[in-house]
Amino acid sequence: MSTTDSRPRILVTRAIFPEVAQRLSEHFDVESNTADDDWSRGELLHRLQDKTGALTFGLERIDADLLARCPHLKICANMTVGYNNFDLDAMRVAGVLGTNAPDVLTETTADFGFALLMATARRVTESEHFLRAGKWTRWQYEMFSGAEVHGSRLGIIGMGRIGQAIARRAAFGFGMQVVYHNRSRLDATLEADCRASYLSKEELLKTADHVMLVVPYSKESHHTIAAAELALMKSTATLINIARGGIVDDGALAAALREKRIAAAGLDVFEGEPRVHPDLLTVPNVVLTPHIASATPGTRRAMAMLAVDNLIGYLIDGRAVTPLNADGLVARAAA
Ligand code: 8YV
Repeated sequence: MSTTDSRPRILVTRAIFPEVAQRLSEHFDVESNTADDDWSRGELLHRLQDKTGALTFGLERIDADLLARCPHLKICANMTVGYNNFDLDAMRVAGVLGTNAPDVLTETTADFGFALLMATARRVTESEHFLRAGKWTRWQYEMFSGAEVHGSRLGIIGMGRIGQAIARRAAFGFGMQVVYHNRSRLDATLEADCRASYLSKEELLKTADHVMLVVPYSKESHHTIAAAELALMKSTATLINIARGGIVDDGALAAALREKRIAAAGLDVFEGEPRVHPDLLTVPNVVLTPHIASATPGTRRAMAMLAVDNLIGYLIDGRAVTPLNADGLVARAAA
């Protein structure tokens, strides 16, 4: 018998840093999607059915059907903080642990939220396209004038770790007045630390100059911003979504942008991505980026390493680092 026969088998569903793959292979028998192909659901199921664990990327739907067909599976470790690809109830019932990768991406993602806010409010990409198209022939006093960022009011919807990091940048770096809405209100110390005050969603939308979405995706947060909410916003306001596709009704947003019912939007995430609502591609007052808020090498490596820590922690040492559904979980028996 080979020495590796008893090692847990891990599937890595996308390409990943070589050093991350190397570390995994020191502990596990690893099958990797090194070609970074877009596996169909059938292909994922086929490759996962004999695996003990998976390093996932927030894209693979882990539900009751998949769990039933992968009887050896004990853990799915997302290298993302978001975990709306997990049906945690089904995973609990099946005795399969889900883990995510929080904290390590907080500051990088908050930086990007701010980059998107600045680019959107100050019309950076729109004016660059104008210049590249050779349309800049003379200076004009109103050319590409945008919205003020410093000193304005920022409304943050979703005040978790990333929301708080954005609030600190806004309050301390840009002298902004920060208001927020969240399922539960922060305690007074944390509010003071972020210099942020709590508002109802409606009051926030009516009064903010810039609205930033950092809320996790769930059935409840689906279309947090749709036509009715857009109608509450100031006509001069900007909307930034770095949370998840589906938090915004992209079709309704495109219409609001086209009719200048709000001034501009910055979107890093899209409903049904990597497809982008075609109407968004034809309006000029929107900045579009391909889900890159956490994309720096250091941060993405740290996210992947945390997923590996979770796989090693759970399958070798018996305890994951950042479990999502460990409470009361009756782990699957060895198959
Ligand atoms: C990921 C993210 O890079 O961590 C998350 O939840 O949204 C990003 O940082 C992205 O989800 C990869 O698919």
